[in-house]
Amino acid sequence: FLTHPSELGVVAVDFSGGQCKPGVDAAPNALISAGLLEQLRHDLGYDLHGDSDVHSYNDYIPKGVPDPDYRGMKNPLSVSAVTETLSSRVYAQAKEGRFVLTLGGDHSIAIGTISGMAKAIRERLAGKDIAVIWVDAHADINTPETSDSGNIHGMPVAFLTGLAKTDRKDIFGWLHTDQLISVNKLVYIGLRDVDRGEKQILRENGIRAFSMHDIDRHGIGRVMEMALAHIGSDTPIHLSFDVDALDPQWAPSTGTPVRGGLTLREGDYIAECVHETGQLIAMDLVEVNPSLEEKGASETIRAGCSLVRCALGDTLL
Ligand code: Z70
Ligand code: MN
Ligand code: MN
Ligand code: MN
Repeated sequence: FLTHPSELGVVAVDFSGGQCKPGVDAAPNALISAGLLEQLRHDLGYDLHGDSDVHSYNDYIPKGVPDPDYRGMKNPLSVSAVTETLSSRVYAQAKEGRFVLTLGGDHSIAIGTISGMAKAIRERLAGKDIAVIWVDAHADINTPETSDSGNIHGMPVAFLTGLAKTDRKDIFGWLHTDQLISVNKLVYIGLRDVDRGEKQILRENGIRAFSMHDIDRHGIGRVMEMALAHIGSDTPIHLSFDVDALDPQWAPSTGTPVRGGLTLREGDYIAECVHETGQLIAMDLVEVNPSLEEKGASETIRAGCSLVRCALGDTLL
């Protein structure tokens, strides 16, 4: 599905407005400083395009206007403006036929990355839909009405599937149908902290989800077989990886750690399996927050680098 499989469009998004804890905006710089892009270039042979350092997405936040809560959403104008710009930047990289790697930032940025990929692939491949593998402790599928927190990083999947609707152009009204994904082409892995309203949404829409319980029962090998079988072999895949899917033992520096998560090896295995399909077209790595649990920050950053390398084809042999 990629016309230039060894070319990478790198998008570094220093944005934290989808949730309340500062610091997640520093992750792209921390990942790049740890040598991630150099590893991709030197060890894996990628040709890098896009952001080699962090382009400030905060420049796109509307200045001098208040950003009051809307339908309970916090920072709605800011998150909408930043993700709209991000969407067009991801779209531009994907239109070139490159793999798009996005370093977040909180998970609200997936509204930009996935919408940009969905549109670019539809245009490049005669209307083809993309699939999304969402690896996370959380389902991030609250609508503004079901959310208790009002944090938009808990809502991206609802906007991307069209389950959350809006009548405000400046609050996600820029999302058009050619930028949305189907609930049938969405698969979750790693869930263990899902809100009541979200469980109802998952059930009512028949969304495929592999929780930690399923991973305990079947093992990660069988879960990946089932997840990829659900997507099918003729569909481009966008991998959206929230580092909090990993157990806090491996990734303590994140805004909402939840115990009982994936081991680092299970996380790497997910990324390796998706790479092996040859269908992977984009990856997001989000929710690394180096300012939380600072003793564990370098470990969390190393885990994030490992996940990205695995998705991009780092093999031991
Ligand atoms: C909760 C909410 C969430 C990440 C927390 C939590 C969502 N369901 N996502 N941390 N990464 O606020 O909607
Ligand atoms: Mn090139
Ligand atoms: Mn998330
Ligand atoms: Mn999460």
